[in-house]
Amino acid sequence: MKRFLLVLAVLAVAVSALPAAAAPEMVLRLGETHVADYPTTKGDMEFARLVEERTGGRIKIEVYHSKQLGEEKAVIEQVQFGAVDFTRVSISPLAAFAPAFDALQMPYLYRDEEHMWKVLNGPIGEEFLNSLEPANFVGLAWYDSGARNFYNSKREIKSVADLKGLKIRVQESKLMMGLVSALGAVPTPMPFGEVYSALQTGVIEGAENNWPSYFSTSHYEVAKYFTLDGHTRVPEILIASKITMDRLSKEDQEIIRKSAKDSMPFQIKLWKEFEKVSEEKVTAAGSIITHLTPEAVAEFQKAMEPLYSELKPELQAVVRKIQEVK
Ligand code: BDP
Repeated sequence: MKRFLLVLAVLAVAVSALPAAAAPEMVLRLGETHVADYPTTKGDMEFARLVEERTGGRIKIEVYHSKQLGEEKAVIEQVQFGAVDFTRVSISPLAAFAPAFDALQMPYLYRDEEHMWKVLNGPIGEEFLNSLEPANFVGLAWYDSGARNFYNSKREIKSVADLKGLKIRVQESKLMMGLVSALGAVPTPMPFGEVYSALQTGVIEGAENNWPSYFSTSHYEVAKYFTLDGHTRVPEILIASKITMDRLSKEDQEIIRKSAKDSMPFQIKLWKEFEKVSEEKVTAAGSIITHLTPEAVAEFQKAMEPLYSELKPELQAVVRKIQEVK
């Protein structure tokens, strides 16, 4: 016993002699709706890692994934009044706080993925990131989210007519409600986390999303008809609370901005890989994947034209600028 106590005493002295690990001066919180191994969450974690490394451990960003801080819209509100420091969200719900963002997510707006990245990484994207300050946010970076497609539990969608009357969940976004109505379906706005059980119980018959979200939420288990109509590309955005940013020195603000941008290639690479994995997994699990004919795509595009003419003139001008990016 004596010997044991002696060992303990020696250990205690040894431990107290070790240099204490520097405690962070500031711990900040980031809200994320997706699970831990989803590409956007891993992008958030890379952002946090870079900030910690570049501030020598002074600033630590804790990533609360799996909507631990709440559903997307509620977290955006908390970021707006500074209760949460950062969040990564889809620009669809963000547009309720900054309506100009609708111009960036119009249906069939981008010719392809390359076009979208040219816009986001160019002056238009930069202007959008900087436009959020009046709403009390600071736009930091864009993440990939692929293209969104319809899926449902009832039938294969091969044409616009097949969507008629289907109850389709949409994000909490006016534009997305209009989009689904324009196709003759019935839009039902609902938080992301409620979609699985709503599909299962038949409250809704379908939803729309990219391959990774369709797979990672297990929606494919309860809605097996997936149509590759690619109606929108809705970028993901990393935002900070302006209240948090204003508390930081100019140097730390710069580290945060740069770390967010530097985490983009990492997220985009993981996204590409996970898109493929998701497609393979849902196909193997028995999802029925429908490819649209060029005529059917043209029909989808035609049905959505009114959304363009209903857009405010100043947003129509932004849309034209986006279309002109070559
Ligand atoms: C996913 C986005 C997520 C959205 C979700 C949704 O990554 O941020 O909230 O769609 O449909 O693709 O609500």
